[in-house]
Amino acid sequence: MKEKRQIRIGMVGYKFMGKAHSHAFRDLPFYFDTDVIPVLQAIAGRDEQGVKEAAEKMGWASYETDWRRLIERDDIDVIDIVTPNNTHAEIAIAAAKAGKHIICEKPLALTLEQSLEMLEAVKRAGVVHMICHNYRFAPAVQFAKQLIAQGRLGKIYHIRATFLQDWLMDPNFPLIWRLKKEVSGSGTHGDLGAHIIDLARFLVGEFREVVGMMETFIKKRPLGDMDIHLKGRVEGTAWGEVDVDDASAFLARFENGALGVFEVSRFSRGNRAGNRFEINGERGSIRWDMENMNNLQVYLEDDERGLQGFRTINCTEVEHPYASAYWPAGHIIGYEHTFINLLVEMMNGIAGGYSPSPNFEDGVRNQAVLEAVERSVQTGGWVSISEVLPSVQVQSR
Ligand code: SOE
Repeated sequence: MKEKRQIRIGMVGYKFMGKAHSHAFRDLPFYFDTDVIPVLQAIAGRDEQGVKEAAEKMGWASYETDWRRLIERDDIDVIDIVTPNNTHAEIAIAAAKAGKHIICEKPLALTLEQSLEMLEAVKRAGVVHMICHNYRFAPAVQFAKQLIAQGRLGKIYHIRATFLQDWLMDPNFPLIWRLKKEVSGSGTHGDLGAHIIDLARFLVGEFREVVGMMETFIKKRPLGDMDIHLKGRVEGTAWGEVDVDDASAFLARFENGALGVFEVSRFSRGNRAGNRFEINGERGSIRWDMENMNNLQVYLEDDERGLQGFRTINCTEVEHPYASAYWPAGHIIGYEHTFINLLVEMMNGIAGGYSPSPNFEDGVRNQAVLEAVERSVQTGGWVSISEVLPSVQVQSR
């Protein structure tokens, strides 16, 4: 049997997303027969004890305490960036210069300008690049895309999407990095908004203009840290300012004439991962909910009168994207498999010499929508995407 080319991964960071990516790299060759296979070569983190333990637990062959060292190593082909947002640009640009392929967590950067620099760097270096919008890779979401592309819903009129969580509602939840603008860029807006913007771009098309609002409900928090499960409570005496949003909502018009309503919040009691959307077209509608991620609700107007209604399709049949790699029909998969499916595309891209979507270009377009909403919040009016993203800089599809 021919030995497969090994793609040696170097991952920077090792917490929540590090766990998701490590697991996906490990399991990928178990489920998928890709032309090249990932090898967990090395991880980097500043705390030697922490990074050493993470390497052992998650199956990495070696570790470094400085990410620069990872980039210098000639036994690394891909740099995987799972660190806080303010480090993405520096690591990605250095990795591109060193000729490494790159996979980066979302949002791509702190600002649109920074994301454009990252895109420029990967294009100049000619490396393969992707951004980790994993929810696209739920089989039910991929199937929704197929139905829309086949015209089963007809012309698309509406998308309404939410990503609602509630882990930040305790006033004693600490001032973690996600609540500091200089580290995260924005709050819930960039963290969760980036996901539903990506789903909307994937399923409906490009945004034309937006108008939004944002709120920070709790403006001061105790200094401290949370755990990997987004849990933390500090009875601290030292407090700091929250300078990002707790919730953000916006309306949008799409290039194809569709209308969008979007809402993200970390203050939606009872919602743990309320990543949901509904899309309405002239001949049908679809609904998806991350917490029941294997199911797609589909309504088709062409159904016989009297039998019309939303049907629930459990997207685990061999006809559904990625599903045949896993289990017999009805044997559901989970959150972690969305990362495996995404990394399969990364491996295919490396084998074929192209950057699969979502790549840094998608990251830039996503960042442009995020930034347009922020600008709209400041000006109080509609902002068009072309105002924030000059068309010369990113090729349109
Ligand atoms: C926290 O809000 C978080 O972990 C996000 O950072 C992820 O991107 C999202 O997928 C789940 O929630």
